[in-house]
Amino acid sequence: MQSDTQAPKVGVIMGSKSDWPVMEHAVAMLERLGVSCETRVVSAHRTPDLLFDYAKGAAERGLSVIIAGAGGAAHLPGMVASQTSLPVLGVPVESKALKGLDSLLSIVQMPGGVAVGTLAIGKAGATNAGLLAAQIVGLQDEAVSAAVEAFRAEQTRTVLDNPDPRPQ
Ligand code: RP5
Repeated sequence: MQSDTQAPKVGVIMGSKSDWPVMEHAVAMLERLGVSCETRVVSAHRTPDLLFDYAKGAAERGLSVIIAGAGGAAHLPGMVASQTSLPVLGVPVESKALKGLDSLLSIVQMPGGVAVGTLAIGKAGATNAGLLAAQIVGLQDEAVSAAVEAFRAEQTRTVLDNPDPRPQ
């Protein structure tokens, strides 16, 4: 699925439809910052051939960054990174049994020489994966870079304008 009519710059993939409630936060951030993206389910274990095809063709199709979210035995980000030299950002999805600690450790402990940038477990990680992908795209795209700056400034202003922690 493509989010708008522009050629996608970021691929947001996940191991299962069940990961969407977390991974949608990466897509929301990319859309907020004006970064075109595509989304799809690609499973390391259930669709390994698709994983290889997706990762091998990603750069040629114009993607600049891949965000990969998975839970449990979360091999998707690492295996995608093994098949492309695009930057891969890994999002550990909260698992029911181990609350995402299994996902985090599966994604973060890559062997030296194949890199995955691992984010936090769950919503914060997905949100920051979107933000970080936009920052990478922004290195070559002034409009995206300006949108990132504006987002950060607005966030700061919101905190400074609301110094009282008690519910209003
Ligand atoms: C992983 O297994 C997926 O990324 C998901 O987080 C987890 C469970 O998948 P489902 O059984 O919900 O499809 O591959």
